[in-house]
Amino acid sequence: MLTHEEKQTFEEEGLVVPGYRLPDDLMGDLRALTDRVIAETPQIPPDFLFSPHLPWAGQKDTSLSDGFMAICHRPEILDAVESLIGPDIILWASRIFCKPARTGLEIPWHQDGTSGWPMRPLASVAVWIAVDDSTAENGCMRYIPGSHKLGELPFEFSSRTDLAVNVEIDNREFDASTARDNVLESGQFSIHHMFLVHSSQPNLSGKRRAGFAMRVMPATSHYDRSNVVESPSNRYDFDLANAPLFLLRGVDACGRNDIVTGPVESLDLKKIG
Ligand SMILES: O=C(O)CCC(=O)C(=O)O
Repeated sequence: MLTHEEKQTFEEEGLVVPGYRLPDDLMGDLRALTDRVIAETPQIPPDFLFSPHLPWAGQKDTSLSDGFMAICHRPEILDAVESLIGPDIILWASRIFCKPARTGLEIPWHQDGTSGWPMRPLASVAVWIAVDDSTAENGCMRYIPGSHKLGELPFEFSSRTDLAVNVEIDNREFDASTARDNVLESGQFSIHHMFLVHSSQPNLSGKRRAGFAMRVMPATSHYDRSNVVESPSNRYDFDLANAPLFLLRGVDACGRNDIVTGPVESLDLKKIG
């Protein structure tokens, strides 16, 4: 569980890095899974590996997705999440944010919760786990402390093909001079609010920068598929409408979420949520 001070940091700044570090066994598993998904999915650039906890079409077996799902169930992570969003926790998406050495793409200033996310009340946090050391040199996440309090800001879809996220906020909407680097050592993780303004630079260094992000929502919200607003594709689709929902902890408190109870079917790339 997070300390009182850590919870306060999240409330005031929109991002917290818990003092707790993930254990070596978990990090060993996560590193091996990350290397495997990159190696076994050459058709998708490492910057765009959406929801590796789902079995994609073409995977030789489900040991990869099962492995990522096991990480998502780890109590060390869920305890921290519970401190912020309560005991009923749904996993609805995940992503490997891998910036390969020298070629890793930029992520523009954006808020996560502005791209047609369907849950009502709108509520979600991201757990960003550093698979590799993440530094200013290799393109660590940057954020504007307190910017989550600005609420939903106007944004545009970018048509640039050199970005790993295609939603962009005009930097007149916030004070970019207050940006802070989210420097993490492998095994550390941060949790950020869905309205936190954040970005990251291209990786021009010789060191890879990979992170695994879990998107989790409180089960008090309803993942209402009729609310999905499809965004223009930035080459690799993120299918919000068909994202399977997994209850990681607690109960479906709102009672209307279609929680997965059996095996998930293999998904086509265009259906990856
Ligand atoms: O990996 C990054 O640099 C940014 C991550 C991000 O945009 C997110 O977790 O929503």
